[in-house]
Amino acid sequence: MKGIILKALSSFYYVEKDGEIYECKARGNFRKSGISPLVGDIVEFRITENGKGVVNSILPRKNFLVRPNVANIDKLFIVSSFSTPAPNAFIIDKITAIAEYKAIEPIIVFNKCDMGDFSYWQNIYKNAGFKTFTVSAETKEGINSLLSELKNSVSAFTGNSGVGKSSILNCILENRNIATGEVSEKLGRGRHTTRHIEAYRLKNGGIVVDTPGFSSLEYTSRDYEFKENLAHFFRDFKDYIYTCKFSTCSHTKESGCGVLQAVEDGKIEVTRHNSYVELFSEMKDLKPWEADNYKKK
Ligand SMILES: Nc1nc2c(ncn2[C@@H]2O[C@H](COP(=O)(O)OP(=O)(O)OP(=O)(O)O)[C@@H](O)[C@H]2O)c(=O)[nH]1
Ligand SMILES: [Mg+2]
Ligand SMILES: [Zn+2]
Repeated sequence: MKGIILKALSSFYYVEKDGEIYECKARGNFRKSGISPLVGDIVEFRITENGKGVVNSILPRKNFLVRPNVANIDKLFIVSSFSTPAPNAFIIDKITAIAEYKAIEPIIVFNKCDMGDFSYWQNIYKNAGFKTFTVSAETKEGINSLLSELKNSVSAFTGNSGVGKSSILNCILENRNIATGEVSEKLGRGRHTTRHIEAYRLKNGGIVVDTPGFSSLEYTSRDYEFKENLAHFFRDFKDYIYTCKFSTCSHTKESGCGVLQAVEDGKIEVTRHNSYVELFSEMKDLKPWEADNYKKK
């Protein structure tokens, strides 16, 4: 039988088929193969005597992400909030670039708009060519248009702990009450309330995955192909990367760089370019043999 993994918890996978959920274990030899089932995976499974199941194999994936660790995603909603924690351009830009690399559409969400004005942030990401949503899980402002964006696709929510991912989902899902947690004013961030990855089906045909919030520091990428083609994953750079004087231009400081010129002319947002430079320098010493995906090649 084929089903989709909606939830992964401890070493159990909750596989849905025809509206029924089966608690499954993975077949013994999965660990050896080096890949483990993820939420979003379509799997082949069989039911054992007690109504539980065993996952036998994973069908080929369209894509997968390491953080959040999900498979077969169409859209990645990158959620920030007005304060505690406030938006962080570097984190947003890094995640958008990783999503672009994986051919997943990044969508920028600003939550807690009841607390203040997001127009500064919204302008940056609109100008850079992204879909953005400004919402409040508290007042429900903007929630309906966010809901239409989730229609008929598989989406995941990601973002720092405390930005309100689970709260937004609670606005959208009827009859579900996902645990949410107070943010710590002292630490200026959330308390890692969501601890597991779980997908929810929406009435409009969408599937949306809630994920545990990360703390900014753990979000690193050690993927060589990503590193080598970094500028291609900044969609707002694409009209300029072939106008540079040198074909080896890194678009960080060279003279005759079309990207730097576009920043100067106000065609590329300064914060976007700053993030690019920071990401470039974070990864510049990564050698192919040190990369996470080296062994698979
Ligand atoms: N004022 C305001 N507070 C909100 C809003 N959305 C969420 N919150 C509050 O923010 C806190 C964190 O919300 P959560 O939904 O738990 O955040 P999360 O992103 O799921 O956090 P993790 O599960 O830790 O990753 C809670 O106290 C919510 O009540 C909003 O739109 N406005
Ligand atoms: Mg949560
Ligand atoms: Zn350049």
